[in-house]
Amino acid sequence: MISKAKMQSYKEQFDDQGFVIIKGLYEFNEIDEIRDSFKSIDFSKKGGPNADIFSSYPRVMEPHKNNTVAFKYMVHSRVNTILKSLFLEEALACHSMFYYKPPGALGQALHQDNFYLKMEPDPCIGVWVALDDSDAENGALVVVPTSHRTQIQCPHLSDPNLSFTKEEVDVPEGMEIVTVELRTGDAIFFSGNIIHGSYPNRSNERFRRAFITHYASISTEKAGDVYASMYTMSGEEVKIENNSKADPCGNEYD
Ligand SMILES: O=C(O)CCC(=O)C(=O)O
Repeated sequence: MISKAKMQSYKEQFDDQGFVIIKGLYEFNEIDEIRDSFKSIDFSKKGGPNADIFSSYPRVMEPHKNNTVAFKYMVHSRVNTILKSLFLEEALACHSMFYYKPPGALGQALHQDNFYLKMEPDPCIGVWVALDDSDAENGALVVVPTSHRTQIQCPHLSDPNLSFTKEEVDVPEGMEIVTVELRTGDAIFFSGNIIHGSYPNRSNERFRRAFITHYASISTEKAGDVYASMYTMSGEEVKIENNSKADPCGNEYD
């Protein structure tokens, strides 16, 4: 049970910095349950016997659609309690991902999630759960504190030697990139407007697994395309209007 004062301090830190770190969100047995639910996926057939490490450990998109453990943790009551104190209202779950990030894997260039999720009027909130200890060596998440107060940027091309994604935004003047060091079971809740990403995993043998989910506030009116299908935190499906407004690069979507 998290005290009211603690919840208040999470909300203040989130509003001020654009993120809040929750130490020990999950116990080791819970982390094991999440990790184990992804062990049964055999990607070797996809890439063939000589496949490189990346095709053996790709990013798993939307696992909540076919993995009941992923769904359970996407709508977990502890996550829900914290989200409600950040949104100041009920949350809706809309997206999940699992990263293996094996040694040698590229990072993900700096970006703002709400550029892609297009939630309005409130930006989405991301929840990034460390399934391994993560630090600069194995490609931890990085954030630019307070950048959630800046505009959503139109990205430019990223460096393909550092990032598997092709788009990147700039660090606003006067702000800096901070590495988010987390222990297994810790989580970071971050605004969909904050600039964040990661660098390559430069370790020799340390995976950097993470379970990542995204949420909208219940009063969200519009959401980008695939993200418009959501779930209440008690598991019922809801559909939000598709946001066809042009993004900051001028692209429109139907
Ligand atoms: O886990 C990572 O390396 C980056 C994740 C990220 O930036 C995201 O999911 O938006």
